[in-house]
Amino acid sequence: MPVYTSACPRNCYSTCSLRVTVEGGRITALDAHPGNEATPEGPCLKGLSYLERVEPASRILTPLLRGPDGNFTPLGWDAALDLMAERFLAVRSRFGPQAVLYYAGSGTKGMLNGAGMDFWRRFGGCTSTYGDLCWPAGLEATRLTLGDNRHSAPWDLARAGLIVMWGKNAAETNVHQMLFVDRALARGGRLVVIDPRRTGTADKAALLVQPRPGTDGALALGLAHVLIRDGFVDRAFVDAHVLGYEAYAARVASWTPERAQEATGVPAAEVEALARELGTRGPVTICAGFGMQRYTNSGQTMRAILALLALTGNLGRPGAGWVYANLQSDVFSAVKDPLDFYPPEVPDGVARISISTARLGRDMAAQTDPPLKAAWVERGNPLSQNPETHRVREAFRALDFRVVVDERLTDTAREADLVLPSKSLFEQTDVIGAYWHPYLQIRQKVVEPPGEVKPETEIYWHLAKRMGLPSEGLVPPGGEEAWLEARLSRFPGLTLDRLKEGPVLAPGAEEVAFRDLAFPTPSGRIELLSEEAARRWGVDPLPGFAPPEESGPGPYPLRLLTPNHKNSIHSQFITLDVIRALDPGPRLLMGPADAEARGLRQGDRVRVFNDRAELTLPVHLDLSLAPGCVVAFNGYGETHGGSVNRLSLGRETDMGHGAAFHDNLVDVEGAR
Ligand SMILES: Nc1nc2c(c(=O)[nH]1)N[C@H]1C(S)=C(S)[C@@H](COP(=O)(O)OP(=O)(O)OC[C@H]3O[C@@H](n4cnc5c(=O)[nH]c(N)nc54)[C@H](O)[C@@H]3O)O[C@H]1N2
Ligand SMILES: Nc1nc2c(c(=O)[nH]1)N[C@H]1C(S)=C(S)[C@@H](COP(=O)(O)OP(=O)(O)OC[C@H]3O[C@@H](n4cnc5c(=O)[nH]c(N)nc54)[C@H](O)[C@@H]3O)O[C@H]1N2
Ligand SMILES: [Mo]
Repeated sequence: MPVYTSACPRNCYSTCSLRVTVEGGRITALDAHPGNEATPEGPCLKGLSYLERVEPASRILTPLLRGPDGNFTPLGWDAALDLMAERFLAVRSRFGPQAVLYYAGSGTKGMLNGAGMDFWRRFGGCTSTYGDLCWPAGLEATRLTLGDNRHSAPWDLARAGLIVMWGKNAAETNVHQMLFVDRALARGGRLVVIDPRRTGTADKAALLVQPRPGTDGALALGLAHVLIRDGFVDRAFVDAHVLGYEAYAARVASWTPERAQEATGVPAAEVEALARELGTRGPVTICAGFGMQRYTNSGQTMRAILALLALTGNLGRPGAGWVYANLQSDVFSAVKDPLDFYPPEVPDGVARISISTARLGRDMAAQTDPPLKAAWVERGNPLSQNPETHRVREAFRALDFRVVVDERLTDTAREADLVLPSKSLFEQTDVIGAYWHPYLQIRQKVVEPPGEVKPETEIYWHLAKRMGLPSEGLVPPGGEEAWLEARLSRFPGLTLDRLKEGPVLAPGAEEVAFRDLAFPTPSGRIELLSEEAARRWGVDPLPGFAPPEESGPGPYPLRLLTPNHKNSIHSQFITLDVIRALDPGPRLLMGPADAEARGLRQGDRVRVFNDRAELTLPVHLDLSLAPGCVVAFNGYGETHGGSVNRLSLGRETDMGHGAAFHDNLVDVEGAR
């Protein structure tokens, strides 16, 4: 039986290496690949569910055209290509290329994803999006402070004396990281979790600190106050490697534990205790998740948390550091392309307008010169995953022509005029990086695409021909391996054949990040004081705290958190039978006091609402939730009763153009 090396290309920290068994043209088993020291335990439940996910019976296998009655009927590729060529060219000649929106989400990783923009450049340009739904506030805060987004290898965590999981639920979103947490605990290390919820990760912790959502910046300022007051600062490290210490010390002088308690709800004694842990149990690694950087104040919050490591000298040493995003293996990613983050400043030679991903619906509707007339969506499900889905829906409905490329009829695909079937990870070879471990990997073609399925690169190549656009430089059908080899050639020794044997450490990957203590910031030091932060984002040059924009008092007393969920990757996997059989389905987690105040009991159906929209869900009492806080996981869509993003507002974070999903107040009442 042939067994192939591959890797899971989902937008997930773990990016597991796989060994894929193929029998009779079908995938029959998925196992761990021993060449990846970060993912030795193999695929998670979602990974194993690929056996169902890639089966033809559960997918779209031909282009589908929506008829006047709203139903989809299969269409041949010739007719689909003719239709697209005619409609997109008509829009271009009347309104210009920017009347077409090109929207790409994070559905899959791969170098070949770049084919999309390569095509639209040849089209003469388009309207594209800037920013990102995921992590940019934290990326930008890290870049401003340390100069670069990289961190030590996953296994270095086993050497930590203290691990702080701060707004990260690794037990569900980065399951392989827990192996290294366990190793650290077995060696006598400690785990602290900082999260308004008691998560699966918190079950392993010696201490769970539960700040009011969106107030972590104040907690970090209070911790810095105690570290300085009690002499836990590593003066030699600070003098040599930190810019802005004196100014920051002055800033936190007023942030007593009592003031931090008032801002965060964390008892002053707990602030003191946590500061002592940070000061005495080193080496300290802070695994900062993405939870607390989904607020309007979150870039500043992340800078304040980073400052704790700078003050205590916990950077550049084994077992110490800031584990946020490790782009060492992300050598080909668009994330590294400043174009995607700051497009307004970086012209790329084609007519291009950029609108905000976080404000997608509003910005689409507001665009007038030229107005948007058509859209192409791939690897994304903005009608479920972007804030304010009702506005995104309205903006899509106002267009004349919409194409969505996806495996199945998602909330977004259901709004399309034409749905094109997309390939699975086993049907086209590509090369991927990761954002947690330092390996480059191949995602190999091991089976033929079923039905009429064509990879995106092939769709673009045919469409370019149909439209009379230059196809030179696009990936011709069957030409992806040659195209990939050409791009790998700048990394000596890195070939597809080598990757087919197993994962390869990225060139220059460091086991202990910043070991040389060279920080590529303007000053060459860790910047607590960042002039660039002030210049680029208009924030205070020092980390500080301002409450999230949606903070009481007002008509909506409850903060809605909508984190990621064990059983899905955003809107992916959650509709599969094997997952549904194990998943409790969408529900609203609520503390008993908040439920009782509203006369609600376990299992009651409730209306969750604000002035944007409403959602009906069953209530699940969660004894660990802080009062004033309710939780519903993102990823469920219309077939499950609607996305949580009906309730969120299209609003950017203070830096990085991220989406402030959790800056979201609601109320809850019994549903009639
Ligand atoms: N199973 C699974 N794994 C995934 C994903 C998935 O959808 N499902 N998605 C992948 C992707 S794209 C991402 S971005 C990552 C995200 O993975 P994580 O970094 O773990 O991010 P979130 O689930 O957004 O939030 C983590 C925690 O932050 C908490 N939180 C919310 N607000 C606050 C706050 O104000 N302060 C603090 N301290 N905590 C807060 C939430 O309660 C939650 O438990 O996971 C990746 N892995
Ligand atoms: N309220 C709230 N909303 C959130 C979040 C939150 O914490 N709270 N988290 C945000 C985060 S962190 C993220 S990363 C985003 C994710 O947002 P998206 O990237 O839009 O979401 P996904 O559901 O992961 O993937 C989108 C689609 O890609 C498709 N897809 C997968 N592989 C391929 C492929 O090879 N080709 C094509 N054409 N399509 C493919 C999938 O079938 C899926 O329908 O969601 C964000 N939304
Ligand atoms: Mo994400």
